[in-house]
Amino acid sequence: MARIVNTASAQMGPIAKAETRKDTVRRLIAMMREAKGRGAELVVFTELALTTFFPRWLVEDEAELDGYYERSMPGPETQALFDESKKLGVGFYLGFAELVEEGGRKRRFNTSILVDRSGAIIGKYRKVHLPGHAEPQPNRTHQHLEKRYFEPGNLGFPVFRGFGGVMGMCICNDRRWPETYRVMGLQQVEMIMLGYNTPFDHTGHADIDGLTSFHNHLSMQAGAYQNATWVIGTAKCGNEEGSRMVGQSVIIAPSGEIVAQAYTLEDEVITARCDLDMGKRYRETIFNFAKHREPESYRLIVERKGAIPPPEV
Ligand code: CDT
Repeated sequence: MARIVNTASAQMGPIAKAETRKDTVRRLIAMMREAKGRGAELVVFTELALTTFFPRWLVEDEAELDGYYERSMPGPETQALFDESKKLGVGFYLGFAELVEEGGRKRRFNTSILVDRSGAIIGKYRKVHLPGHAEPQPNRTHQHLEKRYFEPGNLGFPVFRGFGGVMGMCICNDRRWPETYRVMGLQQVEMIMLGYNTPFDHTGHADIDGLTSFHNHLSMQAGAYQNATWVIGTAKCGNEEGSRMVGQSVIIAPSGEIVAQAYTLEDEVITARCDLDMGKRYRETIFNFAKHREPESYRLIVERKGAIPPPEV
C-alpha cells in the first residue's frame, strides 16, 4: 500500500519588524487551517518564521536581541499553534531562533522542530551552515549577521520516524551543500523539510545574484534526486523592510521534479500528495547504494595523495 503524506508548504510574505508574535502566529494558524481544508496532514513553515529576519540589522542591545528568540517551545505566544495542530490533526515544521542557558551562558541557535499530528515535538534540528558574517559590513545595504547571532548547530543531521516514514530537516543555506542531503540520504531519509530567507543580493556579485532563483531550485532538486527523497522548501519572501527575498516555495519529488510551486510573494499554501514509496524505486535501481556505491573507492582516492595535484594559488 502506498504511503501517502498530504503535505503543504506554507510560504510566508514579509514579517514587519513591528509585527507581534501574536499576529504572526495568527498568520501561521490561518495557513494551517487552509492546508487542512485542502487535505494536508503536514505543513512546512519557513526559517525564523516567528519574526522578521533580524540578522539583517546590527542589534547591540542584548534585551532587544533576546526578544527575537524563543526560550521555550511551545512558549506563551506559540502555544496556540500547537493547540491548533492537535485540534486539526495537522503536524508541522517550524523554524525559529532558540535561546538556551547552559553552564551559566546563553547559547543561540537557528532551529527547526518537527511536530506530529497530536501536537507533540518529535524532532529538532539546529542549522549547521551559518552564512554571512559576524561583524557588520559597512558597504552592505542589509547586513547578514547570522554568524554573530547563532552558534553552528550541534545536533548533526538526524532523521526521525514520523508521518509513516523517515523525516529529515535542514534550514536555508544548508540546502546548497550536498553533504546536508547525503548525510540524511545515508540514513534512508524519505522527506526533507526546510525553510529559507534568501535575499536577491546575498553575495554582492551581480553575476551570481542574477541566478538566485535558479540556484534556489537547482540545489533542492539535485538534493532530492541524488538522494531519492521528497524535498519541501518553504520561503519567507517579498519585500521585508527593504530587503527583497526570493519566493518560489516548492514541493519536489524524488525524481527531482517540482510537483507544486508558489507563484506569489505573499502568504501562500501549496500542497501535494507525497508518496513516500516513490523514493524506493530510485533506491532499488539507479541509486542502490549497497550495489553501486563504493565507499572503498572514495577512500582510495583520498588516500592516494598526489593522484590529484594540489591547486595552485
Ligand atoms: N538565511 C540564509 O541562510 N540565507 C542564505 C543567503 C544569505 S548569504 C549571506 C541562503 O543561502 O539562502
